Amino acid sequence: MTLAQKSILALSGGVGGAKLALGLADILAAGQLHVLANTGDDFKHLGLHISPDIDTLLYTLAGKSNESLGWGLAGETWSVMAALERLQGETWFRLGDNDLATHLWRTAQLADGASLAEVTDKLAQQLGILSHIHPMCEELVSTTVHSAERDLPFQHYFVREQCEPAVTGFSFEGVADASPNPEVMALLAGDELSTIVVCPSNPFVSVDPILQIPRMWTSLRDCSAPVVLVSPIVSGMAIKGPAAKMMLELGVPVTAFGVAQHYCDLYPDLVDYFVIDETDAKLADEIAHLGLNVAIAPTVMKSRDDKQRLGRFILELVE
Ligand code: FO1
Repeated sequence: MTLAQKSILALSGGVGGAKLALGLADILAAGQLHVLANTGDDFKHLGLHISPDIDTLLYTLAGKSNESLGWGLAGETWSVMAALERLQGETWFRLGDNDLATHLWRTAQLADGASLAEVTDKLAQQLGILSHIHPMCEELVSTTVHSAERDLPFQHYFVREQCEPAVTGFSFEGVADASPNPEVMALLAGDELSTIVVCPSNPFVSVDPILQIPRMWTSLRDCSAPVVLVSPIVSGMAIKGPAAKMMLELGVPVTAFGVAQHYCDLYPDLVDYFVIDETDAKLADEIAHLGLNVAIAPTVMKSRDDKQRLGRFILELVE
C-alpha cells in the first residue's frame, strides 16, 4: 500500500477539531479519513442521549453545520424549544427542531440495542459522509469540571454557566472502565495508517478524555504512524472555546509551549510533530527542547481553503 493509499486517523472534539477534520476529508479519497471522536461531552438530557462532539463532526463533514452558532444545524427552527418553554421544561440546552431528530433517532436506536459506533455509522451514511467517525468508546464517560465552589457536569459548565467558574481540574467519570474503540485499536495495530493527527481541540476536555481511556495513548504512541499535533493556542489565545481561560486558571502558560508541555508531561513520546502558528515562531526553540519536532504553518482556519491547506501541510510534513 503506498502512502497515498494509506489511511489517516484524526482525533477530534469540538469545533476546532471538526474544521481540520473537514479540511482533511476534502483532500483525501473517500473513506481514507478515520476520525476518533471525543464522547466525554455526552450526556442524558430530556431523556435523550446527546453526543455533541460526534454531532459537530457529522454536521460539519456533511456541510450542514450552523457556522454562526458553532454547533447544531444550519437553517434551524426552534418550535419545540418554544413549546417546551411554555411547559416550563429545561431549555437552557438549545435543541433545534431538526437537531432533535438526530437525538430522538440515536436514543431510539441505542434503546433497541444498537451500539454508539453502529448508530454513528448509520448517521454518517444517511448524511452522505464518506469518512469514518469512531466514538472513542461505548461506555458513558462524563467529563466533570472542578472549580473551587463546586464540581460541574461538562454541559452545565460549558452552556449553563457559560464557562464562567474558574477551573481547578477535570475528571472523566467512567473512563477507567472504558474500552477503546476496537475498530480504532485494529487500525493502530495494523500498518494501514500513514499519519495520526491530533486536531486543534481543547487539550483538557476534548483530547484528554480520549487519551485517558486505558491503552489508548500508548497504542497511539506505539503505532508506526507518526503523531502530528496542531496547537489549539495561537498567539496566547484559543481560536474558540475556553482552552486559554482554563490554562490561565490552571497556572499553565497560555501559549503553544504550555500546550506542548501538557502533552509531554502526560503522554511522553506520544507526539512526534508539534505544529504551531506562524505568529508563534519565536516559541519554536523552547518547544523543540521538550523533544518535539516543531513545524510552523498558518493554523488559523477561517475559509475552507485554510482547512485544506493545513491538512495538506500536515500530510506533506509526514511524507
Ligand atoms: N452550546 C451552547 O453554548 N449552547 C447550547 O444551547 C448548545 C446546545 C447544543 C445542542 C446540541 C449539540 O450537539 C451541541 C450543543 N452545544 C451548545 C454545543 C456543545 O455544548 C459543545 O459543542 C460541546 O459539548 C463542546 O464542544
